[in-house]
This record gives sequence, C-alpha cells and structure tokens, in this order.
Amino acid sequence: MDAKKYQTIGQQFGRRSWAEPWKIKMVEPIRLASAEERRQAMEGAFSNTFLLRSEDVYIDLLTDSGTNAMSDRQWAGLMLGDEAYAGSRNFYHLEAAMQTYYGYKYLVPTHQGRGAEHILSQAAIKPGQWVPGNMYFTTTRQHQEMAGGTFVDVIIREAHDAADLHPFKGNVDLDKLETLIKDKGAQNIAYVSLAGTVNMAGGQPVSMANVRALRELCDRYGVRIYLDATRMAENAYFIQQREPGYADWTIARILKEFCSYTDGAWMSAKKDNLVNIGGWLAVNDAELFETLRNLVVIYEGLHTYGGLAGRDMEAIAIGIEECVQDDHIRSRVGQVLYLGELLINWDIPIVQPVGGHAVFLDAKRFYPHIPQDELPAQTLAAQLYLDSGIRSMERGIVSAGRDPVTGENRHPALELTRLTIPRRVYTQAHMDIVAEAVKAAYDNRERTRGLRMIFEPKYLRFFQARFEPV
Ligand code: PM9
Repeated sequence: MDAKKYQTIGQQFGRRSWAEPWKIKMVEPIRLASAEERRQAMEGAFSNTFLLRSEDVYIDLLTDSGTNAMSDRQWAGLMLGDEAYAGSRNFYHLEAAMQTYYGYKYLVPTHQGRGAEHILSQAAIKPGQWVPGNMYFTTTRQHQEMAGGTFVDVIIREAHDAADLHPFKGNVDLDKLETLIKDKGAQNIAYVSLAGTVNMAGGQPVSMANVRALRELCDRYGVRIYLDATRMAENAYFIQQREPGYADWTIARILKEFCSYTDGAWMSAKKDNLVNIGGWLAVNDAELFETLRNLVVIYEGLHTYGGLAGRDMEAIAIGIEECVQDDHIRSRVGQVLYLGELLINWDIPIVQPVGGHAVFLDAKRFYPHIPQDELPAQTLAAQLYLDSGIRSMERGIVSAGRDPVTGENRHPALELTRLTIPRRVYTQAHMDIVAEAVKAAYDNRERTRGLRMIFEPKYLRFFQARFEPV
C-alpha cells in the first residue's frame, strides 16, 4: 500500500492546499520557559507530563480533550444557558442535536466521557461477563473491569504494528470475535465495545463495511454493540477519503449511517464536540434508558443536566453541528497529517497511516536501546519537554497498567508517545516548531537513558505516577 496515499490531504484539489475555515478573534499568550526552568519543572513533575503546570508548557499537545477553541457561536450560546435544575431548554437542544446527527433515540448527559462509561458499564455488564472491543482505552477498560467485566481485545492484527499501512486499522477481527462468542457463550458477552478512530492504536479508523459486518454477526448471536463515539466525526472523514463509495457523502451522512449499526454510544464531548467539558450517553432501548437515567441521578446529576451547567449543554449542542461540517473536519485532520508528513519526511518513526487526532511517535524504534521496562515512551515525553517545552503523553507500558488477575505489568506491542492536536488552537507554524523539536530529540537519541517508576497509583497510574532516571 502506498504510504503517501494516506498522507496528502490536498490531493483531492490537485495542487491546491486546504486552510482552516475560520479566522482568529482572540489570542492567549504562550511563553517558552528557559532550559533551566524546564529542567526544574520536569524534576518537580517527576518526569510525568501530567504533573507539569500548564504555565510551564509552551505548546501543549498533552491531549485534545477539553482543550479545543470554541467558536463565537458557542461562546454566544453560553449566554443562553438555562440553569434550571430540571428541564433546562439547553437539554432539549442537546437532545435534538444528538438525535439529528448521531441518530439515537434517548439521551443522558454526563459531566464527561468517563461519567458515561461508568454508568453504561454498571448498567450493561454483569460480573463475570466478557467485553470484547477494538483495543482497550484506559478509562473505558477501567470502568468495565470495576463493573466485573473482562475486556478482550478483538482488533485486527495490523493495529498492533505501528508500521502497517492498513487503511482501517481500527477494524474488528470478526473471526476473533465469533470465536470468543462461541467459546464463552453469547449470554456471557456483555456487549461489543466499539470505538471510532481507535485512540491507543494511533487514532485509526473503522470502516463502514466492518461495522456493517459486525452488526450482522452480533445480530446472529443477539449481542449488542455500544460505540465510543468520542472521535467518530474524524472516523467518518477517513471513511469519506478511503472507503470506496463514500467520496460523495457528507461527514454528517456517514456519521449517522455508521451509528445506525450500533445500539447506543457514549461520548466525551471534550473531543469531537468542540467543548471544554461535557459528555453524553445515547441508546435506542427504552428499558436500558430508564436504568441509565436512574443511575445518572446517583453519580452525575438529574437526567436533564447530568453534571453539566445548562450553558455547557448549549455549547455541546452547537459543537455537534459544527463538528460534522466537512470543511472543519478536513482542516482538523489535515493539520495532524501536516505534522505527520514533516516527521515522515525526516524518517522519524511514527504510527502510520497518520491518525485523526494525533501523531504517535513509535518510541520502540525511536529508542531501540531502551527496553520497554525502562519506559521509552515516557522517556521521550520527558525529553521533548526538556528540549523545547512541548508537552506530549505516554501511551505505552505505563498507560497499559497491570493485569488485574496476575498483577503483572502488561507489555503492549505499541509503545507510543502521543503528540495530540487540540482542535482550532494551534497554527501550522506551531506544527513546524513541534516537528523540529521531535527532530532534535531524535538526533539526541543515542545519549538518552530510560526511566523507572518510583510511585505507582492503584488506578490509571499514568495520570499520577512518578519516575526517575535509571
Ligand atoms: N481521552 C485523551 O487524552 C483524555 C483523558 S485519558 C488520557 O485521549 C476515549 C476514546 C477517550 C477518552 C478520553 C475517553 C474518556 C473515552 N474514550 O476524558 O472522561 O479518548 O471525557 O473521556 C483522553 P473523558
């Protein structure tokens, strides 16, 4: 497969480039701390980029979660917040936007994605059940395990190979899934946990053909499919660009068609939906909906606000409509590809094809002399900050955590450092600076040594763990 085929966003316009479909109205100054300040900040953060203060960061590529720039329409929407405890008009706007663009019947708002994961896991998993999915995500699997489920990875083999150029590396391996269903019995499968643009695989999409076939398989066994829709608009873009038959479809149409093959979805609105806080759950089953909206009042808030202010729900409703616009999504993914291409041209090892929300550096190939137990991806995140004040995130052995049964460290095939691009925040010039910083760390790779963990929290350790040089 031709690598370049999936890198060049402008090819549909011949030699013409894309540009962002907006102009900048307000700016927030950023500052590059001195090398000595960065050294002290990293020491104080114990080499964990989550423990840095934001004011010490120059270009913040920790995450695309809640770090988006809202539009003038969204900011105006905040002023229309109806802060009634019950029945806020913003809830009904959000419900209508979800129904229009995602197509599910019932909506439960939550404070963010993991609030939705918690409630769905409690409602839909019985202790001892299995939860197959297209690669784990940290918070998702944590909630599934805490509800008594066991996650089983059924993503295609290619997803675990950073260099494989399969255009839909997020696809479910249907044979693997069917074998699991037959082996465990359909009644012991809680549901299929399907994610769009699979985060831990490098932001890799699922094809329409795959979700359609998945629906057929699950119908044969009476198994439900719940979708992590967090970055589904980006997934829709890859379908439009890569899957035969969809080039003339809008992102909105592809998104709705994709969702129609699933029974419900959970959402971190902090990503695709272009807000700074928020989430939601949506399902088609009336009985499950009653359970979910009963549980939400215990953990989040009343079923018409779910932990959100009315104004937050208004901003999400407007963000849903904005995030499915073709010109928005083309420039959003285009910026990620721009950064990816710069690195590919310098032969710096990254996950390919380039994903939708981030460029993932392949730390195993970046630092071949650092064994996985000495945390190459964490090391690279620390080095990037030290070199240039750029904040990234480890997505390797630290994020993977320990097996709950054996207590042993999991050793994922992918050991990645994620440069995550917030939506509508940075310019192409920032991307140039980032690429040059990665190049500097790459040129210095042979002198770099690994890390060891000196403090390990019990849950989701990557957020708060502390490290020191080996
Ligand atoms: N993702 C991310 O940076 C934020 C925190 S975890 C490091 O990638 C998916 C696919 C996500 C996700 C969060 C959540 C949870 C669910 N699914 O952060 O609770 O990428 O809104 O969403 C993060 P919340």
